[in-house]
Amino acid sequence: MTTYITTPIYYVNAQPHLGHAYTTIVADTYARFRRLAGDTVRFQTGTDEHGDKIAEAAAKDGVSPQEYVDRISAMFRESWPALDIVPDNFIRTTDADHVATVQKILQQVYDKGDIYFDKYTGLYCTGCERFLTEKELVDGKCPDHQTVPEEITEQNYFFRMSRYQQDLIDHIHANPEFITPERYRNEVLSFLSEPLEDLCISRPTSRLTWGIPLPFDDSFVTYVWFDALINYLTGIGYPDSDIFQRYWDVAEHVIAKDILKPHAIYWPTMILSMGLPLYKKLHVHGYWNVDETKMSKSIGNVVRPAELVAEFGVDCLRYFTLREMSFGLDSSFSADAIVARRNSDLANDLGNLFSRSTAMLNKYTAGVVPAPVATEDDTVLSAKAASLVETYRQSMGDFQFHRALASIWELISLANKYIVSNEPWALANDPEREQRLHTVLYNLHETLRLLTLLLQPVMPGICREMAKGLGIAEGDPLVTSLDTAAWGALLPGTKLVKIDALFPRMETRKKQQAPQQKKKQKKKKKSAQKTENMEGLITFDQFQDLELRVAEIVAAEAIKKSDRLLKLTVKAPEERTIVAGIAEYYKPEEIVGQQVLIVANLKPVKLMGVESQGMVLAAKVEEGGSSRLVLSAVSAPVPAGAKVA
Ligand code: ME8
Repeated sequence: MTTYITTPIYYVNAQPHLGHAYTTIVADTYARFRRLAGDTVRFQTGTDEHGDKIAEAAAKDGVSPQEYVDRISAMFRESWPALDIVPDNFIRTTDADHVATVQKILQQVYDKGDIYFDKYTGLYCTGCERFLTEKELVDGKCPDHQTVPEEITEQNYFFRMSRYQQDLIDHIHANPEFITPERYRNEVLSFLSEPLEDLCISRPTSRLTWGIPLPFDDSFVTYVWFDALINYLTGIGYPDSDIFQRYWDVAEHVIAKDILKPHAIYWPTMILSMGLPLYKKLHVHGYWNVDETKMSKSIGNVVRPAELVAEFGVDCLRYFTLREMSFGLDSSFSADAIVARRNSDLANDLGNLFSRSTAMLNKYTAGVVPAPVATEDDTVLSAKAASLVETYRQSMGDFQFHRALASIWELISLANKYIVSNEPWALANDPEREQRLHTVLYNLHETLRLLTLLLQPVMPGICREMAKGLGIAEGDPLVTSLDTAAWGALLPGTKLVKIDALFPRMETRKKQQAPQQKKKQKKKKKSAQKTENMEGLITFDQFQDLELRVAEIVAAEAIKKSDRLLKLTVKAPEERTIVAGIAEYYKPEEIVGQQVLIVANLKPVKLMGVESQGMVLAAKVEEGGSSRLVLSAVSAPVPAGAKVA
């Protein structure tokens, strides 16, 4: 199979921001996923360099348009490797072959009778580089740029878009996946339910010279959208190259909703006029917002990907954007949200699973993957992995990256539980259970191998590290081909390699420390690392994440229909509700007034319909085959809320 995936070509009137980065990360991830699935893939991005907007930006900068576009285009091109984005082709609309292709297509469409000359009066928005219809305006202004469009009358060339309206509608009906997600398909169909106006595709050189001259009238340059959309064809050598033959039928475009109309209406009608088959799919995503407003240069609220990479690392940025945004819907950006994902999903869940498992393999089997016992009836991880691979293929193929990642994290959390419930450290102390130990360790290693394989499109950098740590050579199909996704592909005998911690923990931004505190933290980290190799133990850092406090019980009552749970109201020092499983051992009235220890920073959970904001600590006393709980206490009264150190 072959895949051709494209991003929009970005305007060079601004430097790349998180919005551009997201679309390009999505396309890169999809390209890597299709390669993992065995496809031959071509991935293209680039820059859109003609038109009013660019000419204006260059003039403002006091340089020639060519000088200006060369500079900003290079910034885009150079920003991608830092995000582990590796396009096969970077196209510029000022490239000579693109100019020639646009002119060839214009002539072809003109000769066919699909371009005519006419007078036109309309409302023109410079920001959008197009005439807007009355309907599109909000309070008389362009909704995207908040500016009042200018009324312009011009003689211009028009493309007979209306001629292809019905063919396009029929195609959308016959191919439900042509535009996804469905909401955008519906939006386009609803737009097409009204008669289409023809598209003005020229600008008189009296007004604009920075564009591609019309081949049949050099007193006009080409409207920037008619020029830009053709990049998808130029980039594969239309019309003569084999690359074009191989890739055009499978073209998939990724865009955000801002440029839905040019891609879902102008472009397909242009293609139909050229007599080519339509592209295969249009994937449309929502906006990254900051404080409910679209991130954009004109609003001045942009987030720079390079800064995020410097602070959080490229893998974390890629993971965060793909995990956090449901493809198609808007998402809000905040630095705290990245820190939270990094600490919880990457450092805690994935990083710990990796370090605990590999530390045990190093300790118990000298870093060599042992053979599992074939008869062992232990399919917890293998069964989960099998269903995960199915969900993964489906979700990644459907651009549901957040879903694919959520299912991968289910396997990670299951594997972390598997360690706790199988207690490999106990198995290692019992020579009779060595075979069982080997099976457990094999299963953990195979889980890590699968995770490395599946996460590769999203976090290529960290996966290279993980593969190295697992003793798998770079480029080995075990981590680069979904053909090896079946459980058990890894052979025993592989020798592990020691690597550094994958995701060292970070402070949330709010709590960022002063330099001298950082020094202390470093010291702490060192001592924590010493204990890291003793599996089953937690690190000092992990312990520090727990917030323990003294709480005073101010009220207690039984919870209806539960003979185990009491609802406690405690002061710590603020008042909160905690549900405790102590009803079999304490009557509500006998504990009011007591001071107990609580875990104060647990995520709230609902138990029997009551939200519990923490957990009370108690000793579990095992006696004669049954157990009871005895509440924790302090040896002398202290102010409610005192921290437990
Ligand atoms: O429109 N959230 O270029 P452009 C998510 N040159 N994605 C965003 C975003 C945001 N806040 N802001 C920008 C153009 N993007 C034309 C395209 S294609 C033939 C010509 C991303 O520089 C998203 O992919 O304005 C959006 O569609 C694109 O940048 C617009 O880039």
